[in-house]
Amino acid sequence: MTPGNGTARLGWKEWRARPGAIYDARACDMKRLPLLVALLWLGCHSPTAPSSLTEGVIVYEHPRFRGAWRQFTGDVRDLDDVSGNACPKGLGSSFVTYDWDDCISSIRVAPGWRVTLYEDPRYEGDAVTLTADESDLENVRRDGDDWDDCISSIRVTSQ
Ligand SMILES: [Ca+2]
Ligand SMILES: [Ca+2]
Repeated sequence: MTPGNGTARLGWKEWRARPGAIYDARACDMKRLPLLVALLWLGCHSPTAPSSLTEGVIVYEHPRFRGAWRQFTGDVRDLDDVSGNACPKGLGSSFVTYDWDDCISSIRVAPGWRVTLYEDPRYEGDAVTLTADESDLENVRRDGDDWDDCISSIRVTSQ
């Protein structure tokens, strides 16, 4: 017999010796139910962003500030180097990676801050500067296209 089994049996005996123990345990679980529901809700709607942004920008994987998000308070030369639980690359192959390149679909900008978005790494290619939130980068046009899932580097500065 392993020590583990002995411990389990002892626990069961204790519960049998105190009939109220099981009830107490359930009551305790019920008290925690609202907390569990809240955590589940957060899990389904996560990740959630800070309610108010005071510094830098927050970029989101999806439009309307949804999906994975990440805050930046400085320049990012190549979003390919920023890993995170967003935008899988190489789906269907045996090697899937996650990074923020060609991924951002909405962005929050803190008051008094500005962000310049670049089509290519190293601040190259088309560029556009935002000083306010943009809930859907499809609405920000560039030469016959838009900025959704296109950004590869950003400059973030306090104005
Ligand atoms: Ca996206
Ligand atoms: Ca790009």
